[in-house]
Amino acid sequence: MKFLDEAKIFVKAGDGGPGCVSFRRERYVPRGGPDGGDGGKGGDVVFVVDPSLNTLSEFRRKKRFIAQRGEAGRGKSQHGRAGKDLVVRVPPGTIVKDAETGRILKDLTTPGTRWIAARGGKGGKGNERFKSATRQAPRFAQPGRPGEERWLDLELKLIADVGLVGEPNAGKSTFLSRVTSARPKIADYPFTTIRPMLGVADLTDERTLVIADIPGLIEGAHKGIGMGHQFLKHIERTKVLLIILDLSLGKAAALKSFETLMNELSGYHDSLNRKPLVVALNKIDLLGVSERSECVELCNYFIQKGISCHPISGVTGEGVAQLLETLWLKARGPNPDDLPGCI
Ligand SMILES: Nc1nc2c(ncn2[C@@H]2O[C@H](COP(=O)(O)OP(=O)(O)OP(=O)(O)O)[C@@H](O)[C@H]2O)c(=O)[nH]1
Ligand SMILES: [Mg+2]
Repeated sequence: MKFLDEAKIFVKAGDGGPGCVSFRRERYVPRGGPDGGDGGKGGDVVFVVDPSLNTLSEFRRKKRFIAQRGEAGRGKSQHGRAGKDLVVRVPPGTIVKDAETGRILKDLTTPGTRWIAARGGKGGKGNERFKSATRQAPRFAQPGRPGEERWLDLELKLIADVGLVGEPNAGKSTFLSRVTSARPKIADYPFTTIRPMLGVADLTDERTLVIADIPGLIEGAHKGIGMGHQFLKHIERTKVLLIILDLSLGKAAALKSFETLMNELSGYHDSLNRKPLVVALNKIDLLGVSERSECVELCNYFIQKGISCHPISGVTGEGVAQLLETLWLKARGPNPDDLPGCI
């Protein structure tokens, strides 16, 4: 079970432009020599690693990438212009394979890396180039070489920014479906989610957060109960954990659930326990007035422990936008611009 985003695309570089057959025509020069120019080179298809991307979803819409062909050569020794390169932006971590052989062609990890996925064909030579002592008037030129073309498999192992942690039925999948276009199964029984699922939340200003929904954790998950091991593995590399507690079960139950979850996290691995945490008290739409004040008390309790806390409803969307902002700040880590004393 991997978070794998996949796409199959076709790339075709531009064909080289044909060379030109032409002869000089000038007054008083009855038999001008050959002056056909070379064709231009075809454009390359170039992959560029763009850190602002984090999925291959664009490639589900557009699958064919064809670069411009080179221009034909012209008379008067004019060379054809080269075709423009076609730039295809891919997220960091994209692995490119030849779709036919399955061979890995390139592992595109570092932002800014450029890699030629298909090389443009060379332009053909014009007839001027074929002139020799014995052949004064060549009546032929070279055609352009075809541009490379191939089908590529793209694979991206997604690294989620935020891992959702909660007991079964707490509302993790409901939250994911509220903030992203992912459509996980949601139902009123435990263990509805049996596979991890990812979604990308769009915040304002083109900021995004990749969120991983995993199945609910129960006591003993770190020992493998309820397949806990496999699921916890998926959130090992996330930057922040969002602990979702079902507040409709009451304050005491929510607190108990928090403790169980923390035990499971630390039992699995220290690294999980050290991650920044944010707590969401979910299902507040079900609370009456007095229960709302309990919610405030519980939030204060977490805040006193240095843990950000947000009351939310995954169903109505209340509090969700503020929660995403907090998650974004935590995922980004301390920004030097925010530190006092910086100019
Ligand atoms: N009223 C209300 N119901 C909610 C809210 N969030 C989730 N639910 C309901 O709670 C139930 C469980 O929701 P899920 O999103 O499937 O919970 P989950 O945490 O993904 O559950 P598992 O996949 O089993 O671990 C569903 O019936 C949801 O409609 C909420 O904010 N308010
Ligand atoms: Mg679920």
